[in-house]
Amino acid sequence: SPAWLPDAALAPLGTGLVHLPDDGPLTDTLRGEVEHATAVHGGRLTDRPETADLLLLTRRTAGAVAARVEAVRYALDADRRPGELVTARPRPGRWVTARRSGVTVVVGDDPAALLHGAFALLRRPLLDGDVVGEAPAHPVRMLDHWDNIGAHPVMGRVERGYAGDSLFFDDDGVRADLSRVERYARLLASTGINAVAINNVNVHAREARLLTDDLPDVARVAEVLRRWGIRTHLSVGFAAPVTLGGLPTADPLDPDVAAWWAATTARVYDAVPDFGGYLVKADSEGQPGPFGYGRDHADGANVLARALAPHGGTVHWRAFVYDHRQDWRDRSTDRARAAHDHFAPLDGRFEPNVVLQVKHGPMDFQVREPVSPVIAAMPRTALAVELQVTQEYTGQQRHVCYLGPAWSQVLRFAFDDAGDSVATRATGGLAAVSNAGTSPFWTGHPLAQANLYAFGRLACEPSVDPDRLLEEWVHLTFPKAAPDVRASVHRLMACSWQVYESYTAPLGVGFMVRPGHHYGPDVDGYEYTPWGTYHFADRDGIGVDRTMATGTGYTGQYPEPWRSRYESLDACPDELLLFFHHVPYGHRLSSGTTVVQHVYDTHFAGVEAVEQMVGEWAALRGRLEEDVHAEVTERLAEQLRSAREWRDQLCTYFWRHSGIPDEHGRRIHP
Ligand code: GCW
Repeated sequence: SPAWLPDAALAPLGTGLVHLPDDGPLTDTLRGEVEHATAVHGGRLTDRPETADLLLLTRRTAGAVAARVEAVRYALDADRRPGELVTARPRPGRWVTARRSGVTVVVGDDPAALLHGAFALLRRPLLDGDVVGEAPAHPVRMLDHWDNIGAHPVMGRVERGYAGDSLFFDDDGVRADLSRVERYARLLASTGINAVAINNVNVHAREARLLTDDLPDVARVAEVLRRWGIRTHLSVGFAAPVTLGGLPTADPLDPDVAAWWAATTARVYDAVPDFGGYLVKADSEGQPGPFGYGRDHADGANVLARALAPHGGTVHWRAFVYDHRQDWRDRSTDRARAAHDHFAPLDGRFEPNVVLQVKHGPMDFQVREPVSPVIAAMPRTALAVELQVTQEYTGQQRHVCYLGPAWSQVLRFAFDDAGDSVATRATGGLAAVSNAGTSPFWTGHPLAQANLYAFGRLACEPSVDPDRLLEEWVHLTFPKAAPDVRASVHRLMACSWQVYESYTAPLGVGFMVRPGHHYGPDVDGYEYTPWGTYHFADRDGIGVDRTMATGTGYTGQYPEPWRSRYESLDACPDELLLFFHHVPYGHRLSSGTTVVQHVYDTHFAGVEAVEQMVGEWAALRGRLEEDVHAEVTERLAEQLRSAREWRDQLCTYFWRHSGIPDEHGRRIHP
């Protein structure tokens, strides 16, 4: 499926004259796009900038053209009114788009930026009048694939993959035929993605060798991604000096270990000169790490950083470190605290090319979590915020769940009244776990493509309204559909995250899913396990007391005003109540209803909302591509089955535990 990106995407404007004076490999990619589009839609390339409707320039070429074309001067600042100013200082990866008196200009500060910026033209039906814009907000917009080479016995080829097989690997290693990777790279470039880690952060023996034996094959992938302005990254295991290098230790302070990383990294750059760097999951869920050698995570990250620095590479070091062998009887340990406890004291100790990659919430990509306090705690460390495009805990691409609003809420969240948002704190960029695969629709569920699209767009422009991104996506994906059909798709998706939340996890209580695969309800599935994921329901109440006064003290990891807001039962937002507090079932929410009644009401309403979605989608039959319609119909049927299962299990559980009947007397199974 072409997804949101038609074959001849960069259709020219006006009379179709396009001026594209640069040269080089990335400009060749862009020229290919333009030539293809002009062949299909009419128009052609021109050498004469003053006649062009569309000028695609880099800083290098824009200067010369500016004297002759007013729209270019406008893009470069000269003619702009105050308040419309774009930073004049060039910044790698930055692009400016402008439209002036019918002439459209894209100026990239480098060729990759020009390529990514040119795709803004895709959205031109939505940009009318004289406009100017600058992007991206984040220097690195990264996707992390959890792809394996040999299929893992439990997780399969792609860990948490819900979209077919790996795009990159088969049983032997990197696929021989990378034509699908090329189409994927084009798709990603159109949203501004510029970095991809191709293998799983859980690095097994076979994938570990990507770093050494398989380098020629990694180079083949990098060559494809490079054409689209995307750098290739690898996940590496911290014990690689032992497992691959045969050294007796991987102690980060051991000189032989440092030398091994330096030499190994130099060989990577011989094969892949623009290699992006390493992604590391250390001391987490069984992966090796510096703790094994009595060192801390700054020591661990820095040894890799020093190996990468001479080549311009980065270590993305994950802050997802916690004890997954916890004793559930021990009420003092709190998994939510772990990342802050481990990393906040290390602020200022990381090499400049370390990016600490922090999951957006303190737990693990639940449908609703507070923002991780680590993001506020490390002003002297480059931070990347990690989101999950892969719908592990949000319906596994069998349920419609448009996550744009959830992510936007995270990115706009301000830790203090000075208004410093998560997006501005993410100086190291944004990353997302995303496991698009060989599925005919790339993402399994055709409507899940919207999440992939929205992530790239938000990484470029974090303040864009997620509803507007949805509109863009619907518009681009269903260009031939009638306006009422598009409106219908939009309506169905716009609130799908809230709908998903309503029939699954209430009030910020996470993890009521089946253990292992994480699909479907199992309220107590994780309650007596070592994973640190509890809700502590008994006959009297439910929720985790994370207060400083009587609980685990997690609220104390937030700066004011959030510390006090979360600490207080009255001020804590309803949607996170059970994340922060243990309350009786009869506790009244600020919405006026009780906790238990809220569970009943939202679960019944959630199922009704899905029933409506099913009806709304059925009415589109014959008015959208047949294959998309059929695929979504099938998945919606599963969503409805699953939503009813969630409703019945959750309502019954809360009824049995609380003994409090539904005020509306609806049928709850005893
Ligand atoms: O969400 C959890 C997943 C694991 C994953 C881990 C992580 C790659 O269930 O499958 O491992 O997070 O983020 O490292």
